[in-house]
Amino acid sequence: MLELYTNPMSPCAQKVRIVLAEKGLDWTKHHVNLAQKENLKPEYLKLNPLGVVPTLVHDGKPVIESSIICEYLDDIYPESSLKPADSYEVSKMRFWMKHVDVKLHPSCGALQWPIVMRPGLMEKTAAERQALLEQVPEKPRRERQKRLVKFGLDAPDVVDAVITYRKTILAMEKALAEHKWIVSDSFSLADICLAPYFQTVHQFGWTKIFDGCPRVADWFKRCQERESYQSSVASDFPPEVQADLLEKGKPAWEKIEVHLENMA
Ligand SMILES: N[C@@H](CCC(=O)N[C@@H](CS)C(=O)NCC(=O)O)C(=O)O
Repeated sequence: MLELYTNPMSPCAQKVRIVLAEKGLDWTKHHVNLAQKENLKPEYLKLNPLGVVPTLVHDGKPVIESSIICEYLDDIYPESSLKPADSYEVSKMRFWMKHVDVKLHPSCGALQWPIVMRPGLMEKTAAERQALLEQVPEKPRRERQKRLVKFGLDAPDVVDAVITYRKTILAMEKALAEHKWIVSDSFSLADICLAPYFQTVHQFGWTKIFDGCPRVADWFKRCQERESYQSSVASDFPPEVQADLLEKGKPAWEKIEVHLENMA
């Protein structure tokens, strides 16, 4: 029995949903409302002490951290393996997964949070907002969220996030000159862990960030075309949701473009 605590907008939950779909596994969905901070409720913290989605519960046992969940699923359901057979390629796969967790994920948060999470928090009183943010269990995440609430897209985290995205795209372009997918000619967990972070780029209409990197643009298109992506990510973005996100992404792009120009 597989249960997933998830949210449609969460890239790290999207990673796990793609793995579940690639493997054709049945699972039960538990929606966690991040805007209402359901992730910080005591009953959820018992499952995931870090207070984040996703959490997989397998036969009653919680598994946390999206990359660990992806590998766990690949280990317990080894049919249609998403890991290369070659150990060197596995090391490259894990490098990309680590890069996503350590660098791309916080960067995505810095760009997405001011647009998606901040408006709901700004409707609360300053005291309510403060009380909620103080509950975020890990200090770096708590402090980052405070900065993003205070300064929105003018937070210092945003410049670093744009630079990280662009450098990641340039490194991916190089890797894709060597093989069809990120670590080899086979689709792997590295592709799955990266793809949702470009859903964010796509949904806000920031695709000019791919300029000069046609292989990355093509790689993302191929990820999107997969049945697993359609059923577990694209289906959560019907036309009215997509149109709303595109509109919200426009003013942000003006700021992102300036940071990209300063980088060049
Ligand atoms: N390293 C964690 C990161 C999880 C994470 O940051 N999840 C976000 C959604 S993508 C979340 O639940 N944020 C809620 C919050 O920070 O309040 C993982 O990969 O599972």
